[in-house]
Amino acid sequence: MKRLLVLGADGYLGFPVSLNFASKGWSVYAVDNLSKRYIESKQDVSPLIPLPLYKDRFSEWNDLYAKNETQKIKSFVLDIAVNNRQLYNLLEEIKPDAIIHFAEQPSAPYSMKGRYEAVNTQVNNITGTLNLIFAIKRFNPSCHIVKLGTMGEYGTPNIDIEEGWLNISHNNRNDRVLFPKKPGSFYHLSKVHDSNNLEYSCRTWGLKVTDLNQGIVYGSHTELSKNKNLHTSFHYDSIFGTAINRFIAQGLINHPLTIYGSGNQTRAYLHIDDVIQCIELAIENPAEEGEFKVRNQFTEFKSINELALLVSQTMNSEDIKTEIKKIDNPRVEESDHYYNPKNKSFLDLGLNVKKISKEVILDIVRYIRPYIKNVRKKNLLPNIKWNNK
Ligand code: USQ
Repeated sequence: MKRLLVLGADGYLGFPVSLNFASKGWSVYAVDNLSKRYIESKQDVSPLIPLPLYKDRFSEWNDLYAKNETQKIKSFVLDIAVNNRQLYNLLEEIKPDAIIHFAEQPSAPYSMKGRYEAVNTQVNNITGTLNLIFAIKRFNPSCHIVKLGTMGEYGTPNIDIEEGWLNISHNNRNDRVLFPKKPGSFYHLSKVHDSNNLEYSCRTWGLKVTDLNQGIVYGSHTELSKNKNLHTSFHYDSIFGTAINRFIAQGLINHPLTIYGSGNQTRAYLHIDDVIQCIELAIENPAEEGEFKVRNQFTEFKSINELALLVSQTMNSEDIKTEIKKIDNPRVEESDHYYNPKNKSFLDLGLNVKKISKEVILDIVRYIRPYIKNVRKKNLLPNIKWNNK
C-alpha cells in the first residue's frame, strides 16, 4: 500500500485532497500547524461555512465515511517550519512514497499588511520547505515531493509564460534556465524562493520534485468534501477569499462585485475538482531522480472584467440581482498587460478540463446559499494596501 504525507491538510485544498487519496486506497498521513486558523482569528475573518476542529474533521471521515481501516487518515498537529526534529521522526517512521506540500501561508494581502506579516509569511513558507528538503535528503531521498507553487510567481511578463524553464540564447551560447520571475507580493515571492531552493536540492542532492504553479482556485466543494462536516474552507473575505468565490458571495448578499482597478488584469484559474485531478496526475507521473519538474496548473485564463461579468450575468439570469463596481486597486499590479501562459503539461497527461460556466457558477451559488447569512460585510472590501504610504 502506498503512503502519502499531506502537509497543510487543514486547508482549502489540503483537506479535500487528503480525502481523495484516502478514498483511492492510499495510506494518508495528514499534517497541519493550524496557523491559518490562528491568522484568521487575528485578522477577524472566518470561512463562510464553519469548520469542525482539525482533529474532528478527520474523525468524522474516519468514523462515518472511510470504508475500511486503510481509508482512515492519521492526522498530526506539527509545525514543519519550527519542529524539524518531529518532521524528521515522522518521515523516518512512515517513509512516504510521496509528499504533497501545501503547508504555506497562502494570502498575498496578508503578506503585504506590514513587516510582521511579510516576515511571518516568508519565514513560515521558506523555512518549512527547507526543513522538508533536509528531512527528505536524510531519511527518504527517493520520495517524490509535490510542491504547491503559484502562477503568480511569474507575474505578468511581456513574453509567453513557459512551464518553469526557459531556453535562452545569449551571445551565441544556449542554456536552459529557470523562467525569470516577477511576482507581485511577499507571499508570491516566498514561493519563488521555495522554487529556487527546491531546484537547487534536485541539482545537488538528486531529490525528485514536481513544482505545481497553480492558478487561482475556485469552487465550494468536491465530490467528497460536500458531505456534512467535511466542508472545505470557503473564503469570501478580502484576505483569504479569491476572485470568483468572492464575487459569488458578494452577489448573493447584493453587495457589488468589487473589481480592483481597471479589471483588465488577467489571471489563470482552475476549479477545485481539477486541482484534485492535477495532483493525482502529478503523483502518477513523478519527477525523475535529480529532476525539478514544473507544471503550470490551470485550465483557462481570463480578465477580472470577464469574470465579474460572467458571474453577474449568470446570477441575474436566476433573478439574483447583482451589480459590478470598480474600486481603487489596493494592489500594485499591471492592469494592461500581455498574458499567455502554457499548460500543455497537464493537457498532455489527459487532464479533463472543467471550465468556468453558468452551470459551474450556479453549482457554487446553490452550495453556499444556505450559509450566506454568515457573511460579515466589513470583511468584503479590501483593507490592506500594497502602497500604504
Ligand atoms: N481582484 C479583484 N477583486 C477582488 C479580489 C481580487 O479585482 O475582489 C483581483 C486582484 O486585483 C488580482 C486578481 O483579482 O488581480 C487575483 O486576486 P485574488 O485575490 O483572487 O488572488 P491572489 O491574491 O493572486 O492569490 C490567490 C491565492 C494564492 C494563490 C494565487 C494564485 O490566495 O494562494 O497562490 O491565487 S495566482 O494568482 O495565480 O498567483
